[in-house]
Amino acid sequence: MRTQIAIIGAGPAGLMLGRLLELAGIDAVIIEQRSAEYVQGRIRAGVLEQGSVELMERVGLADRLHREGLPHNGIELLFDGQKQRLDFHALIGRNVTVYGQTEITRDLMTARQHSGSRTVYEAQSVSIEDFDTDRPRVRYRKDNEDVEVECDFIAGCDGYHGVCRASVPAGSITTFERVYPFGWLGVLVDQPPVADELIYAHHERGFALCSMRSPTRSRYYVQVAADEEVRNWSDDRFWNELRSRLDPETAARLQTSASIEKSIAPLRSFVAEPLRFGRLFLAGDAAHIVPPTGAKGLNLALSDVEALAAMFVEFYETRSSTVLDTYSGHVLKRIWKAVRFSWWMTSLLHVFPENGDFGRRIQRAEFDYLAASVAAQSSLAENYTGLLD
Ligand code: RFL
Ligand code: PHB
Repeated sequence: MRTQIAIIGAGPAGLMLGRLLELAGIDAVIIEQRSAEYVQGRIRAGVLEQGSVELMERVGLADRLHREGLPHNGIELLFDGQKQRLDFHALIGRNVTVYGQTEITRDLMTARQHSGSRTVYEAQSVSIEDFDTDRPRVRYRKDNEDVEVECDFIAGCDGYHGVCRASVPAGSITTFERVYPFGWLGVLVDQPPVADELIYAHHERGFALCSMRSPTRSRYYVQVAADEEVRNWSDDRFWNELRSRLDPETAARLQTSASIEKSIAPLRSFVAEPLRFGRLFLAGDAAHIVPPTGAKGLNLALSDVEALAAMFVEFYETRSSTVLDTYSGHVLKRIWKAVRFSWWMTSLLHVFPENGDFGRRIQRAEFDYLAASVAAQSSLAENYTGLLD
């Protein structure tokens, strides 16, 4: 098989890159190890920056997003029982949209099916070769047949555990990492959200987040120890723990029933540098991980591939690789700003027992500053809704 760009991974990064290339008339094949149903069913992100909504508009896939997505003009912070609403719209004139990653994935997958662009699901033993030469190759096995794909470039959109970053020789890549000593236990439930906007809560028992997917489907999270296991958490235990971390009024409003999904996500910050290795480019979670506190992971994945697609287009127009040389430097600037913001939100809102009373006083001072300062609120609003550059 021959293509211009071989995209590894059909998450939001790979699917959006595929869409952007298709619209530019550049041939690409997406190679994904999981089934389409599995990819579609994964419950993950929920909040889109304004720039991500605009990108969906530019690729002609925003109709359902505008019909079903929930525009949010702010969020609520709850710190040891004290409430502080941040009105993004009033502060900086921007907002975010609640629209699940599952829905973005479905929109992109459906468009790809209709366009007839090639996607290989359930590809086994995917490997990438010769990306340091002019003739990179991808190999995989499907239906008991070995397949080789010749291409001009490989886009590594295969997530944190993928094969692309792992194929780079150790001496050519530097990684930066912070692993947090806790995770998020998340529950999805068919009940109306407890509030119109997201509530991020800091409580001495730990962080909690009240989020949503639609007017009838809610998503809730509580901070748990890093080694906690889902089987230790009955629905009742989860609801009691969540209520205990909210203010009494919100806790009394919470509507619960049997969960339809329950899982634990570890929290880490991670960045690889550089993100280009000859004819291999890393994008999305393959290149970086942020803790979910700032709601940045999906948005960063989309902004990486928006930049990468524009560079591929310029390459094929000019046949000069100069622009491709700028990929790492260009996207890493934005990535590090999102890594900083996500780390900061995580540091403000979680309980870090190892930081002791000094750490708690610093968190309290940070919250008091935020509650009193329009400048501090505007800074959070700018970062949360997505930096313009
Ligand atoms: P993905 O989505 O992990 O997709 C990678 C794809 O590559 C496939 N793959 C391979 N394919 C072929 N060969 C191999 N060897 C392969 N290895 C892997 C995988 O099967 C998969 O299909 O990465 P991508 O596209 O970079 O997208 C990143 C986002 O999924 C991620 O950053 C977000 O979900 C993070 N995130 C959030 N981001 C936000 O912007 N806003 C949020 O509100 C938000 N909330 C969250 C989140 C992530 C969470 N979890 C579960 C980690 C909440 C949670 C709980
Ligand atoms: C979610 O709804 O899954 C969600 C929302 C906001 C976050 C993280 C996750 O910061």
